[in-house]
Amino acid sequence: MSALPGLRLRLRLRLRGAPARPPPALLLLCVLISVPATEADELTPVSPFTSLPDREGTTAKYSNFSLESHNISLIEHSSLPVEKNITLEKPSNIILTCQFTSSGNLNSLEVMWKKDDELIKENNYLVNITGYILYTQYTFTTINSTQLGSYSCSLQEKGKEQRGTFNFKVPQLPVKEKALITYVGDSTVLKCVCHGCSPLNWTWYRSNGSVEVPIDVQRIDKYMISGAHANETKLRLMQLAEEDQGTYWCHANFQLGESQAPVQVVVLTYLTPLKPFLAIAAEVLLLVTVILSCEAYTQKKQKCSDHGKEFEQSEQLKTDDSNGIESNAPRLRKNESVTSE
Ligand SMILES: *[C@@H]1O[C@H](CO)[C@@H](O)[C@H](O)[C@H]1NC(C)=O
Ligand SMILES: *[C@@H]1O[C@H](CO)[C@@H](O)[C@H](O)[C@H]1NC(C)=O
Ligand SMILES: *[C@@H]1O[C@H](CO)[C@@H](O)[C@H](O)[C@H]1NC(C)=O
Ligand SMILES: *[C@@H]1O[C@H](CO)[C@@H](O)[C@H](O)[C@H]1NC(C)=O
Ligand SMILES: *[C@@H]1O[C@H](CO)[C@@H](O)[C@H](O)[C@H]1NC(C)=O
Ligand SMILES: *[C@@H]1O[C@H](CO)[C@@H](O)[C@H](O)[C@H]1NC(C)=O
Ligand SMILES: *[C@@H]1O[C@H](CO)[C@@H](O)[C@H](O)[C@H]1NC(C)=O
Ligand SMILES: *[C@@H]1O[C@H](CO)[C@@H](O)[C@H](O)[C@H]1NC(C)=O
Ligand SMILES: CC(=O)N[C@H]1CO[C@H](CO)[C@@H](O)[C@@H]1O
Repeated sequence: MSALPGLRLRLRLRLRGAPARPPPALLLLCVLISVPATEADELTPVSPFTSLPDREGTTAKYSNFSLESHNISLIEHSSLPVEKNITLEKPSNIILTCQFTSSGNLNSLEVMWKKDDELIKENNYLVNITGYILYTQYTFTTINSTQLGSYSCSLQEKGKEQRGTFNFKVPQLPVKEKALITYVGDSTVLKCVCHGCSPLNWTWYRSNGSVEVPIDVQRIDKYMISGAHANETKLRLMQLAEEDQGTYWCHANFQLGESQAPVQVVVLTYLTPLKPFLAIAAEVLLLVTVILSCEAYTQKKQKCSDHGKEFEQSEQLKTDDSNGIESNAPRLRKNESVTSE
């Protein structure tokens, strides 16, 4: 530790060039602020914008939280917003750095940090200028969900702004697009997985209109919740009835908040005249495909009309075949692909 102040002083002198040695009081301040910062990155306040961070309290209290460091590089004359999405599940100490390279006068830039577009009032961020590069660094601690959100560094000069944004969120759960199709009387398993994260616990809900109602885990004849690892949860629905159809939600609870994903369940009765309907729909689709491919290959007229006959034949066969379309489809498709080549 004792070697660091010397190093800082040398850096200072090299950077600032001519100016006289700083008074001892300032040096002492440098040492004081730099102590918590050594964990992450050495930072010497050299610019006139530099303000002294009030960090002693927070860093000491949360010194056992993990430390995360993120940076964004901003480039002059680029108006594209630069953003980084960061997921966080546990309370942490965060160090954000924006680096801006410019050939202009960096000293005339106004540097600000914003949380969810509101100016961070305590001036507890650092700025340093090294050659053509300006660094600004903001350090904070996430304790609960209120500290998540977006943090931006904003560099302004004559109304022009360069901005880098760090978006903090708890890990999101992947959403399944397809509904789970089930039948009355069956049982089924709904599953949610959190990739690369381990929630504290999981809870299951069910939509009833616009509200989510917790799954009644007491109903052991109906529901069973399990999960082999912290990163997954399974909800078994037993003795499915038509009224079990709907949207179910798994919620992953993290120390810093929760995220959720819907799972759609469709419950069919065996009485549903679905199979014949599907068979008819598939036949129509096939017929259209055949017609289209015939039209597309008019030069192969001969083959096409042959194929048309074939199709009629298999159509004829199928009307006696109660098995329906499923067994016919692959055969027809095979022949079709042969014809088109
Ligand atoms: C300025 O800050 C950046 C980012 O923290 C750091 O890498 C660099 O060493 C600092 N420069 C000086 C002279 O302290
Ligand atoms: C940090 O320490 C406190 C008490 O000293 C403890 O409750 C907490 O779980 C610790 N956190 C971590 C991330 O180790
Ligand atoms: C920014 O972070 C990335 C990875 O986290 C690292 O590779 C890179 O060197 C960092 N850049 C600066 C200027 O600190
Ligand atoms: C960050 O997330 C938002 C929405 O969550 C997305 O629109 C954006 O493209 C993401 N940005 C990056 C850099 O991944
Ligand atoms: C979140 O943390 C802040 C302190 O950073 C505290 O004021 C607030 O009450 C906390 N909120 C909850 C819901 O715990
Ligand atoms: C879930 O955790 C287990 C054990 O920790 C691991 O083997 C598996 O790869 C994890 N799965 C995902 C999707 O993160
Ligand atoms: C799950 O974790 C959250 C957050 O710590 C807690 O509020 C909730 O009571 C827990 N639920 C269960 C069922 O353990
Ligand atoms: C859904 O809401 C209706 C009316 O709000 C209520 O009668 C019904 O019991 C609720 N169903 C469940 C499963 O909570
Ligand atoms: C299942 C079926 O209809 N297969 C026919 C596919 O087409 C060839 C010739 O084009 C016939 O020999 C197959 O019987």
